[in-house]
Amino acid sequence: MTTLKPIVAIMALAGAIMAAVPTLAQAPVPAPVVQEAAPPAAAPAAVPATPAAPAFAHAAPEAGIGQPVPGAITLQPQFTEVGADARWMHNAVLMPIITVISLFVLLLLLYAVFRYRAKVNPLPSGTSHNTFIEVMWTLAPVVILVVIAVPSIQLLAKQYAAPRADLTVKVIGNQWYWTYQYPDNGDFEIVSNMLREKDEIPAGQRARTDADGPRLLAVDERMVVPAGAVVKLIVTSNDVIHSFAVPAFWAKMDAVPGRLNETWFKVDRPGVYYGQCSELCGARHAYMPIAVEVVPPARFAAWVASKGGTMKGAAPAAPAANETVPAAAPAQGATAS
Ligand SMILES: [Cu+2]
Repeated sequence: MTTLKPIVAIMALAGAIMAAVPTLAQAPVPAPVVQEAAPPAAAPAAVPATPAAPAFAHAAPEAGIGQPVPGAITLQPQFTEVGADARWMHNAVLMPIITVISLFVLLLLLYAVFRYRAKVNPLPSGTSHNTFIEVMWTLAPVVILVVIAVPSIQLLAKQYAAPRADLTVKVIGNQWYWTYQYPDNGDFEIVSNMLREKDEIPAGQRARTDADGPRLLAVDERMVVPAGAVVKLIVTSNDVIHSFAVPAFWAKMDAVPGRLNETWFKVDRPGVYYGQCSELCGARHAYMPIAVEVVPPARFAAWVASKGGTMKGAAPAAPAANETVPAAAPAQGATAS
């Protein structure tokens, strides 16, 4: 059946596309994954945070920005350069090619089924080879793959070529919440728990409001980062494998106990962007959302102060005199003031 060969070629092509699509998959490592049975009604590990001394007014989320839209099926709007490129790759390269190939193969199949049906072909054709068409159905997929490979590999390289970091945040996955450490800013740590609905918690506890974010995505303590800064994330875990993922940043990285994985993002637009743990990590895997608030640099300094941290370069009461002017301390980015 000559019509089978294009299908085989298409399947090979699909496999190659899957292999070509950039992925952040980790090499499998023997990790002590203990999917323990959750204690019933396990409360989030940390109690709702007490308000810090200098209050910091958080921004409210915007519909359709940094969060899913009901009924939508496509990628979220992207707010990093890598994300914008990847979205273009998906929408302008992969989807059109996949659609054309799928329709072409479907039409070929339907044509062959109808045209060569047994009823009107009592004597089957004896044709077995056609050199031209065999060369074509070998070469065409190769050309398509090469065309896809160029932007794909460029995108992959861009994803891994992290610029010099302006801010480092250590992201730690826990069953079932996230902690964020700011080693550049006095090494303070914040604990981020999902906010629950009013009717799900005892009266008096902090419940989610729309200013916090959508249900199942809002958290009590957001990761706050400055706009326009290259943020390096060092991602790890305290217990089982989690995955830190913020779709609007095109950022996803496995959080593996005993390993430090690294990814980065740079967002210029202030706003609130949500994500979720993206590695099945236990009973409350669905209830450890991620909220990242991108703020202007001055607001970031205010937030750091509200957490008891210090800004890098803010000279914490320098003991000695001025003669040891730091020999051009490398400008540590937009966050320093
Ligand atoms: Cu998790």
